[in-house]
Amino acid sequence: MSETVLKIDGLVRFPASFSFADLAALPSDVQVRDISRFTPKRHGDGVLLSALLAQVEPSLDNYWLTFHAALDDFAASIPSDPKVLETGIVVYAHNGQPLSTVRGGPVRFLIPDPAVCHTAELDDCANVKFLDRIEITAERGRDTRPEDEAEHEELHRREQSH
Ligand SMILES: Nc1nc2c(c(=O)[nH]1)N[C@H]1C(S)=C(S)[C@@H](COP(=O)(O)O)O[C@H]1N2
Ligand SMILES: [Mo]
Repeated sequence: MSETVLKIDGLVRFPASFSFADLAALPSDVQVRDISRFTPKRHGDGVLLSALLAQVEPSLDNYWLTFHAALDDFAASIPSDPKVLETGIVVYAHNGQPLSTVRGGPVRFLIPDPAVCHTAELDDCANVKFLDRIEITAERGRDTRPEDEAEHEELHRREQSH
């Protein structure tokens, strides 16, 4: 289980690749058990985004985080505001196994208390599933999130037909 599930790169001092085992080996004070405590319909365990960022060390104070999902070519770019840095969770496991694709795995991002979709930069649509790369940039990065309710409904229709 040493294959990379998540890469963090861009404007960081120490670009890093994490396997399931790397994430599972992080100290217990940065592990977040049972995300259904925050969002009853979602399940799994994660690590604090802040713990991963502390390892890679972004080289600027204020930056953008772009969450990329190659699997379905989805991306969301959000600013490094305190809510993201303090509450963001990288979910990677369920019952001690890698998170399944059905649950948005092998890695998904989760903001426990987001705004509703396309109402803010930090919305539920930013809870990127199939996350494989976090890119740190000075300006806003790629963002394929829906911009209005019609696009949003279309996205959810496509998701259901997977
Ligand atoms: N890779 C990827 N992540 C995604 C999406 C997507 O289509 N692809 N949809 C987003 C939207 S619009 C929402 S509301 C949530 C839905 O998450 P859920 O399936 O856990 O309810 O995932 C977000 N993350
Ligand atoms: Mo959404």
